[in-house]
Amino acid sequence: MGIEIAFPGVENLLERDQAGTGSRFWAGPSTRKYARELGVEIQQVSGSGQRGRITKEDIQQFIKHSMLSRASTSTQSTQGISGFDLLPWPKVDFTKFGEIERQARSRIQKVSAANLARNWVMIPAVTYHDDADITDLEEFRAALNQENKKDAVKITLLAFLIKAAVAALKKYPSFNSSLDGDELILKKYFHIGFAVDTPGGLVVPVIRNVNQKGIREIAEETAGLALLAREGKLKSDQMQGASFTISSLGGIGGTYCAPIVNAPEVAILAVNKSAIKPVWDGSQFVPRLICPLSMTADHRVIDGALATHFTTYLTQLLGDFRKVML
Ligand code: CAO
Repeated sequence: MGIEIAFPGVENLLERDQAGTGSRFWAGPSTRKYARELGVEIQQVSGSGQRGRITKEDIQQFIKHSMLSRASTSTQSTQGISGFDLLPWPKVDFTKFGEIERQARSRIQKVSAANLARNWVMIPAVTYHDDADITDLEEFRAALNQENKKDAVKITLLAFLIKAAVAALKKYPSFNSSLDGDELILKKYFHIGFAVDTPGGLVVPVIRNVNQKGIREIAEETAGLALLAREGKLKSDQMQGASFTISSLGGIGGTYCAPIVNAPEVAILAVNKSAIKPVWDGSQFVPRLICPLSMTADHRVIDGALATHFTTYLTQLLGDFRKVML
């Protein structure tokens, strides 16, 4: 294949990289041309020919290897994100260690896994925790439900959380936004997504224009959407357009958690199980119903001080719900 000549410049590069080995790369002019045409830096290719001569086949192998390693990285949900040089996912034969069962992942699980992985790697997120004293709110809610026992609609804590979150979003508009390059898109609407745990996986239906709705309407709508979600009957437009998301886990338990921001939103609130705790009222400990809150925010948009203002305000609203009307 043509006359073998040393590739200009390569020798210096080699001397830097493999000091003292005296190695040289050799490639004929047609091979160098071939590499240039394919955009391959020839100094990265190992030669398999005589005295390490680089052949066209070596260049083809190099391209094949690069493509394979890129594909294996992208199957681990980093597709579309450049700059990651991750190890391939461990391939283990688990049957060597014991009995196993293979289970197909649902469509919802596959879609949310890909979204969660992207959001996890792309958003520099910080989670802030706080406690809300919901003693009075729960008393009020219980009284409302007692008064309206015959109503089909039960007033839920979730409805109050959604309403309070919107009041906090109004006070701190950057929480109701999306990042678009160097600009922030501030939304003048208040559409709230809420996570629903369904047999097929996690879905997030959206209540639109919460600012225009009362607690009863929100409770009715969340119950209706949660039912549709569990029956697998949600339409795609019922899961679109959220400007903030709430994950209410209080019916299940838990103290705190660190939810993943639901891009392109910039913040998400998770709520765990409230419990009676002793609270110092200045002269004695009194039993109060305390609800743990965890808010994760995109630090590119929301600094820690602002995040703490938001969670503090939210706890104040939940502590005295009359403030939501202000
Ligand atoms: N503290 C204590 N009790 C709570 C509570 C809280 N923070 N939140 C709800 N509860 C109670 C309710 O009062 C209710 O009790 P009663 O029946 O005695 O009134 C009970 O828990 C059941 O509530 P629920 O969770 O079924 O209903 P909800 O309106 O509170 O929530 C929904 C509805 C759809 C949010 C919830 O069913 C659900 O799916 N939550 C899971 C969300 C999820 O999966 N998040 C994870 C996302 S990220 O992986």
